[in-house]
Amino acid sequence: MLKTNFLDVELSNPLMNASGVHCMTTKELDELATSEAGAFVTKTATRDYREGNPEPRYYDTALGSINSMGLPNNGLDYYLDYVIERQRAGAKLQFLSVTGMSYDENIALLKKIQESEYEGVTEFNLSCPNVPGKPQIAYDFELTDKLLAEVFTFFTKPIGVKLPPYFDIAHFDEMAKILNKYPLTYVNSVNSVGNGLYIDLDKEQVVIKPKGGFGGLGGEYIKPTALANVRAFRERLNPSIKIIGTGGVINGKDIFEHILCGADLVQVGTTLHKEGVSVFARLTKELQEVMKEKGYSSLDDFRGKLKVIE
Ligand code: RRO
Repeated sequence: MLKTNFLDVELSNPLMNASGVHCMTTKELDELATSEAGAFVTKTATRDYREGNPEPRYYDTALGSINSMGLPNNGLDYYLDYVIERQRAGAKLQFLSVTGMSYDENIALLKKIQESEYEGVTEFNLSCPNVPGKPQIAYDFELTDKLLAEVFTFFTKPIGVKLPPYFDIAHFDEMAKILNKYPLTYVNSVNSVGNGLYIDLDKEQVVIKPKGGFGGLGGEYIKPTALANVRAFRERLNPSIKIIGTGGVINGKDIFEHILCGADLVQVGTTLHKEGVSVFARLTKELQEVMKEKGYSSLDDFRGKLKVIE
């Protein structure tokens, strides 16, 4: 009932972790790989190991989460070795997330992946909101265009981009126009809603240490923004570019809504962090219940079919 195809690989269901959650170590990745999730993505890797920002740097709230992790990760080689080893053992569809700390590092990382034996998908993260002094690439349209133009002079493997949320129709138009110039496999919307501020009222204090308490929001807060971005890009991107919907998935209905807006796959961040990998069994069951109630037998029955009021 939930089966779906991505790059000609059949997945048991459309669910994945969102990069950053439960995917830092090989132990966590193994747990995702053996969970009910249809696929997984690694923590965004930089060239070198990074400690990340000082703790506390992630905080669960009643309606979601706020984080300023600061890109802690074990370095590209760690994750590339992991996915290559699994590929040799027969793994079919894997997602390797990367981002560079500079323009040249972005190019160098992708060249390394291109030259490796890795045949899976690369998720190019253009939207980390939490590195002090480093603006998000994807809020700079000219830079995004220039970077992608250079990437596609040498990169021939499947690659998608992880985008931040946009909040203006002109920005949806402008970014879609840029993305449509390139042979992208997919677009993933959205990363966390950058630089929110959550306050502990009793303490009259922020809840995370980096950046004076400012951090990326996830969870229930961001579902309408995530759905708007999925819908807006589905309406604007070439049909050959798939969409991964991320943001605000708490239950099966939320997944249904993402797919109704046009998502091919759906990622879970905050709720995975709160519940652990058993969340995928719960969510697949709930999505099937929603579909059954509505009389749908496959995801294609309703994918992208959101109705508007005429
Ligand atoms: O590590 C982080 O602080 C982080 C990253 Br790279 C990202 O893409 N999104 C996010 O919310 N946190």
